[in-house]
Order: sequence, then C-alpha cells, then structure tokens
Amino acid sequence: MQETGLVLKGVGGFYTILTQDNEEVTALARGRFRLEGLTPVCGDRVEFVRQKDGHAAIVEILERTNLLIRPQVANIDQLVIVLSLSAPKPDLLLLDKLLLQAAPLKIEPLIVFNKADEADDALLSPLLVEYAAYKTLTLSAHTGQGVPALKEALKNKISCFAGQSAVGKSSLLNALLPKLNLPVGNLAKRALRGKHTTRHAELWPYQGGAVLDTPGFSLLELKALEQPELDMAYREFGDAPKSCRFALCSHRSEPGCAVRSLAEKGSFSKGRYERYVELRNQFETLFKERYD
Ligand SMILES: Nc1nc2c(ncn2[C@@H]2O[C@H](COP(=O)(O)OP(=O)(O)OP(=O)(O)O)[C@@H](O)[C@H]2O)c(=O)[nH]1
Ligand SMILES: [Mg+2]
Ligand SMILES: [Zn+2]
Repeated sequence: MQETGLVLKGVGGFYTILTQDNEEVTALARGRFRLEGLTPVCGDRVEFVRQKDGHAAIVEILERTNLLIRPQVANIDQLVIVLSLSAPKPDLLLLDKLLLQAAPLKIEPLIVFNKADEADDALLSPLLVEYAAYKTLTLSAHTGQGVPALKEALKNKISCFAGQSAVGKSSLLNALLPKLNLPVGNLAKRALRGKHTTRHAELWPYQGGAVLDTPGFSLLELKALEQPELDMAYREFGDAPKSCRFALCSHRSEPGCAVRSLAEKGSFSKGRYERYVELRNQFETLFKERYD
C-alpha cells in the first residue's frame, strides 16, 4: 500500500519520513530516481511503500512548490528572517535581499526582531514603521516574551529560519523545542569546526508543520531577477511601477518614475528605497555577467 509522507532528512541515501500518523520511518530511494537524476531532499512530499524488512522505499516525489539550493530543501512555506535588536546590529540590506529572494519563490516572509530584552526603543520603532508592509514579531528567546506569537505563526507550515550569524535563530528554536538542544553562541561554531561536521539540512516536526535551522546567512544566493519580479517583491511599490513613464523602469534615475516619487513623498521609507537602488545595481552586475 502506498502512503504519503514528508522527508525530514536524508543522510547517506537513507531518508527519514514523517508519515501521516506522525510516525518516523526510514526509507531508501528507489534506483529509478538515480537513473532519472532525481534525489529526494528534505521538505519533499513523497509516496512510499513499507517493506517486510521494516524499511520503506520512496517510489514517487510529489511536485515541489519551490526548491532552495543552499541548504537543499523543498516546499518551504515561510521564511522566518531573524534580526537582533542589540548585537549584532540589524543588517537591513541582508533583510531586504532575503525578502526579495523569497517573493518569486512564493515563500511568505516573517520578520522576527529578537533580543527584545536588550532592545533600544530608538532602534525598534523606526524598523516597525519601515517594515509595516510585512508581518513582524518582536520577541526574546531569553525571556520568552513574544515567543507564543511565533509558535502560533509556525502552525501547519514548513518554516525556514534565516539571518546573519548570532541573531539567535538556534536559541529561538531551542525555546520552541527544548529537546532540540541546538548549540548556540560561539560554542556552536567551535563545535562545528572541531568535529568537521557536515551540516545536513534537517526538518523538525512542529505544530502540524516543521521548522529548519540554517547557520549564518548561507541561505539563498543572490539570483538575478528580472524587473517585474523585483517590482512584485517590493510590497511598498504597489501599482506605482505601472505608472512609470518607461516600461521596465528601474526606478533609479529615469524621468517620470512613479516609484521614486513615492519615495520622495515619504510614502515608504527612504532607507528601503536606497537599499532597493543598491540591490538593483547588484542585479545589473549579475545580468551583465550572465549575458556577456
Ligand atoms: N540578550 C539576548 N541574547 C540572546 C537572545 N537570543 C539569543 N541570544 C544570544 O545570542 C548569541 C547567538 O545565539 P544563537 O542562537 O547561537 O544565534 P544563531 O542565529 O543561531 O547564530 P548562527 O548559528 O551562528 O547563525 C548567544 O550568545 C545567545 O545566548 C535573546 O533573546 N536575548
Ligand atoms: Mg545557529
Ligand atoms: Zn520607475
């Protein structure tokens, strides 16, 4: 009998699958996949059959909604972008870059401001205004303040935690799932280097969905996006790009640019606009490399 399950991890050709009864079974991928150049990755929804030896065999990989390359993981619903309100200072260019990469992959972003216990209100208030178009949570992994709201936001979704190093991604996951006992702080890095551990992407079942930790900000390499994808990723732009004088306006120095005039009027933050220009310039370099 064929069953459907979720791949939690894959190590050395063995996959751990979460069944619909929340049971974990170990499975091998059938040889056919290798022939077709297909490999199950964590996050995959698969069809499998149980075998007499207690193992199972993956017979089908269901269609993916998206696929991240680093870490290799499929079907991410939500990107939890963690920032710190004390040290390290928020890297807003990285935040904007992650928001930008998530949009065309149809991944819902959730911005999490951690270390609220050490927060300076002068830092937080403008951030909340600047990112008002997005869902944000302010919380502290240390005091537990705001953590129930995060728990609620993770229900029934596959969520990937991302953000610069030391913002508290692993600490938050430990606060949600104490049994994970992930290494945090400098120790985390020393332990990794010492043991030459290869980091395998691994999903942990949580609240009817699953969560995934990523180290540092290795997630999502900058991929060249076309102007319409950029326009759609910036919620603040709204319909303005349609009113720009030029089709495919880059919103930098073209005359009659409706986006720039919104930014000048203060309809959205100056910082967001300036970082948009910086990322747009980076894309231009990427396009050149691609087509030269
Ligand atoms: N004050 C305060 N410190 C925190 C909080 N959350 C985490 N920290 C500290 O921040 C440091 C980094 O935490 P980690 O959870 O390892 O950060 P990370 O984002 O997983 O870092 P990488 O794995 O390197 O990407 C540790 O020293 C934590 O104790 C918090 O809510 N408040
Ligand atoms: Mg970590
Ligand atoms: Zn424009």
